[in-house]
Amino acid sequence: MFEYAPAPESRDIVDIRPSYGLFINGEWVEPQGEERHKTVNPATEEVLAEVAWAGEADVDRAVGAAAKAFPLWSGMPGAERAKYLFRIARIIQERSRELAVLETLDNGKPIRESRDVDLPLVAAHFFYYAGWADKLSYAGFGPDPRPLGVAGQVIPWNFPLLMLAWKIAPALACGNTVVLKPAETTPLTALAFAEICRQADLPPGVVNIVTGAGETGAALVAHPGVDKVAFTGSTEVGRHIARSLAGTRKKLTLELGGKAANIVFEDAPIDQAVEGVVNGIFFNQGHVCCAGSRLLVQESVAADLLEALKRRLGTLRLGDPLDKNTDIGAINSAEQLAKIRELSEAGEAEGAERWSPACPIPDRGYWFPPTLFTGVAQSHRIAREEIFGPVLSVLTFRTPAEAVEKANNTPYGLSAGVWTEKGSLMLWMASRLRAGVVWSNTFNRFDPASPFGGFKESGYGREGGRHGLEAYLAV
Ligand code: TXE
Repeated sequence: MFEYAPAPESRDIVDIRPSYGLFINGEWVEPQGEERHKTVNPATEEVLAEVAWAGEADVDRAVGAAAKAFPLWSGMPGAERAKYLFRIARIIQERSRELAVLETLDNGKPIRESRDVDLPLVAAHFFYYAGWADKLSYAGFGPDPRPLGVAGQVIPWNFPLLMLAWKIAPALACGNTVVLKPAETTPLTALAFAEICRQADLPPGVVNIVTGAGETGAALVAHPGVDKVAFTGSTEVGRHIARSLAGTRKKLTLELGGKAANIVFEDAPIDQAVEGVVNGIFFNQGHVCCAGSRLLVQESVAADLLEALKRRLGTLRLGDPLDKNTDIGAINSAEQLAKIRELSEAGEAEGAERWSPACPIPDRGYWFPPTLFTGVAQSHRIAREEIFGPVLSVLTFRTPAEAVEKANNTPYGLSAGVWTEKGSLMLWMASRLRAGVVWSNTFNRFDPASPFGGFKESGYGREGGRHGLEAYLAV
C-alpha cells in the first residue's frame, strides 16, 4: 500500500470543462466529425475532459483563419505585436499557479517542476520574443525581414505549455500566424492558452489550436496553405515529415530525440556531479529530449560516484504529482510506460545489471521507479535507444578521448554534460562533442536567449534566442 504525508497543491483552483471544441478564428467551434478523445490524469487514470479530434476539414478551417489573419498581423508595426506578446506573458504570470496545476494534472509531472521550471520559462519566452518584435530590422536579417505566413506547429506531451511557448512566441513576434496541434495526451494547457489569447484580445485567427492525434498533425503538415512547419517529437515521425515535405516550398524545423551523455571526470566535485546526474535523467521522469540518459564516469571514481548516486536515489520521493514534496511524478501514458518497461527488460536480457531503490508504487496510474543499469555495453539497446523515462545507463571510460568516442557513438546529437574543474579539459571536450548543447558543470539549464537544437538524428534548426527567429523569417 502506498503511503505518504501529502502536502498537495489544490486541484480546485483549475476550472476544467467536461468537453472542449477547437479554437479557430478566436472562437470555440465544434469539429465536423463525431470523434472525441478523453484526456486522463496519468497519476490516477481519472478522465479529466473530452477533447475534439480535428479532421482534415477542421484543419482546413483553421489554416484558412490563420491565412485570413496574416495580412493584419504581419502588417502591424512590430511594437504593436510586442504589446500583445507582453500582455500574453503577463497573463501567464498572473495565472501561473493555475496553469501549473493543470499541466501537472494532464501530464503527470511534479508540481514543483511545473510551478518552478515550466511556467517561469513559458512566461520568459513570451517576454523574450515580445522584446524582439520591434527590433527585427536590427537583428542582422536585413532591413525589412519578412514573416513566412502560416506556421503549422506540432508539439509533444513532455513539456506541453513550454513547447507551445517555444513555437508560438517567435512565430508571432516575426508576424506569422499559427495553427498549433498539441499532443493527444496533453491538450489542456494549450486549450487554456486559447483562452489566454482571448483574454489578451489577440486578433481572431492569429492563433488557432486544433486537438487530435497523429492524423490531425499529418493533415496540418500537409496542408497547402501552411508555409512553415515546426515539429518536436519522435525521430521516426520527424523523418516521415521531412520526407513528406521534400519538394514543397515549406520551411521546416525538427527537434527530435536524444541519447545524451553526462560525462563525469575524476576531478569533478562528487556531490555536485551526483545532483547533476540526478537532475539530468530524473527531471520530468526522464521525459526530456536532452535527458542525460547515459552516464559516462571515469573509471577511477566510478565506484564512489555510483555509491553516492544510489544513496541519493534512495531519497527521491515518487508519488502524487500535486504533492509539493514529490520528485518523481507519473509516466505520461500507458504506451510510454510499456516502452520504458520493454527497453528495461531488454537491458536485463542483454546482460546489464538493473538497480532501483526501494520505492513504493501507487496502486493506480502509470509509474516507473528511478532505475539505473550498470555493466552496460555500447551495443546494448539501453545505451543506444531513447528510453524517455527515469532510466540511467552507466558506462565508464579511462581517457578524455575515450569519453568523446563513447559520447559521440550515437545517432543523436542534442546535448551533453561535462563535469570537471579543469577549464582546458572542458573546452577540449566541448569542441569535440557532437551535440547542439554542451553543459559545463550543470545540466538541463535553459534560457530563452540560448538557441537549442540538435545535430544528426536529433533534427535541424534552432529554437530560442536570435537563431529561433530565423526559423520564422524568409531569410
Ligand atoms: O511521439 P510522436 P510519441 C520520443 C520519445 C517517445 C517517442 C514516442 O522517445 O518515447 O518519441 O512518443 C504528432 N504527422 N519523443 O509517440 O508520435 C503527435 O500527435 C504529424 C521525443 O508521443 O512523435 C504529437 O503531437 N504529426 C520528443 C507529436 O507528433 C504527427 C517528444 C509527437 O508525437 C504524426 C516526444 C504525423 N504523421 C516523444 N504522428 C522530444 N524530442 O522531445 C504523430 N504526430
